[in-house]
Amino acid sequence: MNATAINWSALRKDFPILDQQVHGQPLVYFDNAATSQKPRAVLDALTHYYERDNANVHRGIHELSNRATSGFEAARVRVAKFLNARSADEIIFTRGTTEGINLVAAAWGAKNLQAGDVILLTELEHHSNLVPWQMLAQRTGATIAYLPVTGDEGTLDLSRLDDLLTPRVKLFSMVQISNSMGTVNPVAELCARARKHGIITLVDGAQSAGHLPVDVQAIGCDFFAFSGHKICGPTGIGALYGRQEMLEAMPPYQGGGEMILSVGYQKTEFKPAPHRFEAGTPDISGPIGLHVAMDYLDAIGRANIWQHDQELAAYAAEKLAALNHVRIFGPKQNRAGLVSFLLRDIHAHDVVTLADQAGVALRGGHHCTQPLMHKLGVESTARASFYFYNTRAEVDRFVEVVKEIKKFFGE
Ligand code: 7TS
Repeated sequence: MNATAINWSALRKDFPILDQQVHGQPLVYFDNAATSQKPRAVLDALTHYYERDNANVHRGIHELSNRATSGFEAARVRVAKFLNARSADEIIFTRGTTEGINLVAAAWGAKNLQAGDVILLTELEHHSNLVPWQMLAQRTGATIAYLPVTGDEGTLDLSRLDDLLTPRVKLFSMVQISNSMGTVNPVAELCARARKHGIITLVDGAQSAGHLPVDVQAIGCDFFAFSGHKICGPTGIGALYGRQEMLEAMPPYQGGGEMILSVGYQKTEFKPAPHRFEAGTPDISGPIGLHVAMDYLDAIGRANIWQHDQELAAYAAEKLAALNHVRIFGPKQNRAGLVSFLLRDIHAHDVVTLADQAGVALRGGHHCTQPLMHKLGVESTARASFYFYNTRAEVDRFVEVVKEIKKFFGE
């Protein structure tokens, strides 16, 4: 199946939530970068789990516990396939991207970072790929350096990278797709250049994992984090990929049940990875729902989804650019499936509030990229973010609504 052969509108029927009116208008859901909607198959899997299979994992030897455990572990195998990891042992279940990054900062960082070391980030990062490193830097005396962005286009200035890859840099953490600009970073190249200097790499895949094919071996990263809720899965579940040698050398993240081989009053022996990093009763329905979400996406094909989302974003950017006094952020070429924009001096929150009255769900704010907003000299932007169930007709409706908002403010 290729993208042109897919009946994208028909897929909308799999998403009950899309079929509703908001403020008397058909819902246009353009806040997919914040969270995606869930297909019926995922909702059914969650209900089935709680109606038929619910039990704790890894500890019972009764039928329900066996079912729950096998569903939970099958999901781990599925995540490994989704990312093309070498083994399911390289997959740790987390609450999402944020927890994945915090896990690396806490477990890898505590053992491997010291005063004088440098953590390299990019200026595009989401707060969840900034704050954990700032906290780690404060604890260890390390410092943080940034690969700069060039301006409103939100592309990285790669000419600066060689100078920044100094012997003091121990880790380079980078976003694959910027949630506020729609920039697609060349993560395989960035990781290869870092690896030449022995630098550990982490890729924030929150906006990429469900939108384009991801192959962690081809990217060549040491860690890759993503969230289930942005890829049609439930909230509260995500995964962290860690290269096996990395995970085996890392101390635990949290302590508790499930992650131990044996415990004495003074000393504990930990399980190998990935279980060493999963203390306590995990989210069990989450991986089971996520498994179905990954099957759903790969039945469509992430290459097809990528083509669809890019076409929609290019179409939206082009239509917005044709209006007067619209400032559009993000790259002109190879834009991911979102458009950030500002209408003259109208506050983004006003744009989003008025769009909501017309049934169009946007997001306005700093998108958890406050330092980037400051660098671009703005406080916030309005953002429309797309997924495969969105249509050109919805983009047309959105642009009409933007025109009405401009008129409302006297343009
Ligand atoms: N990294 C990026 C690039 C993100 O876009 C987000 C969430 C995260 C990390 C954090 O993911 P979480 O699931 O752990 O919260 N981005 C957004 C957004 O753009 N609007 O709301 C959340």
